[in-house]
Order: sequence, then structure tokens, then C-alpha cells
Amino acid sequence: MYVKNVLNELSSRYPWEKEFIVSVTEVFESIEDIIERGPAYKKYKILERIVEPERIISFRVPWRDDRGEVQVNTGYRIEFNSALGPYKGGLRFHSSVNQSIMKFLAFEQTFKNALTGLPMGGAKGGSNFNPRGKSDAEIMSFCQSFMSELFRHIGANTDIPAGDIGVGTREIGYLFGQYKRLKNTFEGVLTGKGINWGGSLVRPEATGYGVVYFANEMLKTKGIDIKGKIVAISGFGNVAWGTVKKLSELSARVVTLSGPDGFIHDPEGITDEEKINYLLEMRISGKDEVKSYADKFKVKFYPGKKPWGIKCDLAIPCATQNELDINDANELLKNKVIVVAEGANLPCTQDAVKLFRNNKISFAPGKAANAGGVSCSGLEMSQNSMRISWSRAEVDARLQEIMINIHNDCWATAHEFGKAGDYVDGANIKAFKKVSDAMMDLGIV
Ligand code: NDP
Ligand code: 2IT
Repeated sequence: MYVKNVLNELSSRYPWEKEFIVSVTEVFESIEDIIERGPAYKKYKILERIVEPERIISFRVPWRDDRGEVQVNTGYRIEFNSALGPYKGGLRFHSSVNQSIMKFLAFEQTFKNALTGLPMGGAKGGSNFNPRGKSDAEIMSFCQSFMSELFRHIGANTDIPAGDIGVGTREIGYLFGQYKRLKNTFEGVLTGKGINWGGSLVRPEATGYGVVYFANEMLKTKGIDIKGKIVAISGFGNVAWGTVKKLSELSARVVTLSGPDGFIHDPEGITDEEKINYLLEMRISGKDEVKSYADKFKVKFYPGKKPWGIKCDLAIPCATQNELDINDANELLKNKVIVVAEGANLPCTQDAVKLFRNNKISFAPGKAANAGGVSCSGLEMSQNSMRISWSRAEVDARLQEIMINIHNDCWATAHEFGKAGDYVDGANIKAFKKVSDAMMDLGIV
């Protein structure tokens, strides 16, 4: 009852925050049993506190475009939970950004970061600024204005933002430059930095590599080798690129990419360096389309369509939230998909996830499967604190170890709580217990 009451109260207070309510509902469904059995959770109002961000910062971001006209966007930073460490999470620049999306991402991040085993709380930020078609000078002007407000709220031991959709090394550079200028300190306040100014090797690839390490562990539990497997992925951004790169190294065959314009099907596979590097070119071009891949490599392009109807063994959505719905899930099921792992945050709709779980398809939620990005950010923070740089091999080995641990923790927790094989319950229970136990230890704050 307690769980349902808190959820109802939250939904009636924020009925318009749909994405946020969906992510809270998913966590609460998984933990219902343990909550009802542990009276301390209710006594100390853990659920009421865990859904309330510690701080919401929303601010004006004025900047000038290339024609000298003044533009205004809204900036956000949601500092959700700092029970386990300083606030940590990415910044998203996309026209769809609003407070509900920021809150759901920050809430998810809190649990994702708990799973990594590293000392990081949860946060998210960004702006409804649309980088599409903007010049370099406009991006810089926007980033400098954004940081001119954000700098007073963050710090290497307080809140450490990073990249997400629309924010890569270039944007992190402009943000870091402005922070350094305003604070007169060179500190690890952002992750995803360039390699010459405090960044970590492997961070650009880390989210994609991590998803593949996780999916590989899922296959191993079934005694299946990843070599030769057919993989459908969506998106063509940072996460998609890292995923394709690692899968090709492991001799699996990625046959699709997608963008807002449609998807491409490359039956021979995106396996050689020329094709993989072309993803970076498409991203830099800022054109927002994958059609040019089809033109360049003479493969088929399906305008306005999603890739989930293509027969595959693994499906890895890497674009954005709610991009794989019940119809797509049915297609995948019909084509006998073995593993679905979320590279993006909440790309599968609630009913799609239910379908996978009810049909015993191995399904990994983003908060577990895509934790490689923030894990590597945690490794970047450690290197910054120690003022040293680890080799590529060392960072990659640590990343792989973290992903295997997350997999095994989710697996073991699901088993322990009578939900064997269910990674959603495993991830939610494991992460919730860690965050809520810490909150209990820290008192009513
Ligand atoms: P990028 O900006 O590099 O790529 C995002 C991709 O998704 C682009 O192809 C983009 O096209 C597409 N996309 C974004 N929003 C929409 C939309 N509303 N409709 C259709 N397509 C869309 O971002 P990332 O690769 O970094 O992020 C992809 C996903 O992975 C996100 O869900 C992000 O939260 C998640 N993630 C990222 C991590 C990281 O470290 N970067 C870590 C963990 C998760 P368009 O140009 O139109 O935006
Ligand atoms: O969603 C995510 O985990 C990220 N965008 C990465 C966050 C980070 O702090 O590296």
C-alpha cells in the first residue's frame, strides 16, 4: 500500500511529468516486496525523499547567433541525490529537453551510478538549445553563456557534469574553458574532457563498449558465443559508434543504423574501419541523417522507418527515450531476438519492456547496460584527483571489470529475490538498496 500511495501522490502532483512518473513506477514495481517487508523505509519516508530532487536549478541562457540576434534558451541542472557521492551525470542539448525529461534522467542516473560501485550521486542537466545546423561560433557562445550561470552550482567535489545527446568533446571543451576562466581553477569539474586537458582514454567509446560487455555476459549465461551474431542498433551518435566498434572487434555483425530520417540496412555488416569511422563523419556534419551512409556504401535506406523489423539476434537501441514501442517489440519477438540491451536511456516503452520480460527475452535496462559511460567518467575523476593518466589498456580493463560486476550483481540480486533472469528487478533492487541504505545512514536530510 505504502508504495502505491507514494506513487499516486507523486502522479497527482506532477501529472505532466510523464517520463519521470514512468521511470519511478518501474523502480517502485520492482521494490514493492522489500519495502512492504522493511518498516524502516516507511518510518523514515525513504520513498517520499528518494523521488524528490535535492535541488532543481533552472536558468536563463541568453546568447547571440551569427547574425547578431539575441536568442534565449532554458538551462537546467537537477541535483537529484548525493547520498553516495557528489552529483554526477550528463548534459543534454536537444530541442525536446524539458523538466520532466531532466528529472527522469537524473532519477535514473542515481540508480545507474549506484550500480557502478563508484562513489557518485545522481544528476542531469541540459537545455532545449538545438545544436542542429549551428555554427561553431554559435555553439561556443551558447556553451559560455550556459556555464556563466552553471559554474556557481558545480565543482569537482560537488557536481560533475559530462556529455549526453548533443554534448560531446567540443561542447565539454567550451564549457570547461569558461568554468576555468570564471573560477580560476583547473579541476576535474567535467568529464569527457579532451585527452590533452585532463580527459581519459576510452571515455568516448565507453558507453558503447560497456553495453557490449554487458550483452556479452548476458549471452554467456545462455552458453551463446557473440561471434557471428547479427545485431540491429538504432542511432548513429556517440553510443552507437562505440557499440559498433566493439561488436566488430568481437566479430559480431551490426547491420542497421538509424536517424531521425529513417534507417539503413547493411547486410554485410558495419565491420570495417571505413564504415565505422563514417559514423563520426555523419555526426560532425550536423545534418542529422543516415541516408548518406546508404548512398556512400550502396546499401538500402528506409525513409521514416525504424530498424526493428530486421531479423537479428541482438537489438541495442542507442538513440533516445521511447524509440522502441510494442509493435517494434512484437517484430523482434517474431524474429526470435535473443538479447535486448538498452544503450540509450529508457528507449523501450513500458509495454515493450513488459512484452520482453513476459516472454523471457533477456532484457537489460539502460541503468545497468549503459552504465559504462558514467563508469569511465568515474575513472576520469580518479585520474584527475591523482593527477595521473592510465593507459588505454588499463582503463578498458577497469571498465570491463565494472560492467561484468554490474551484470553479476543484477543477476545475483534477481535470483536472491525470486526473480531469476530478470535484469530489471535485479538492477532496481540492487541500486535501490544501496541508495536507500546510505540515506538511512545519513539521517533525515
Ligand atoms: P548523440 O547526440 O551522440 O546521439 C544521439 C542520437 O539519437 C542521434 O542519432 C540523434 O539524432 C538521435 N536522437 C536524439 N533525440 C532524438 C529524438 N527525439 N528522436 C529521434 N532521434 C533522436 O548522443 P549519445 O549517443 O551520447 O546518446 C544516445 C543515448 O544514449 C541517449 O539516450 C543518452 O542519454 C544515452 N547515454 C549516453 C551516454 C554518453 O556517455 N554519451 C551514457 C549513457 C547513456 P539527432 O541528431 O536528431 O539528435
Ligand atoms: O546517461 C549517462 O549515463 C551519461 N550521459 C553519462 C554521464 C556521465 O556523467 O558520464
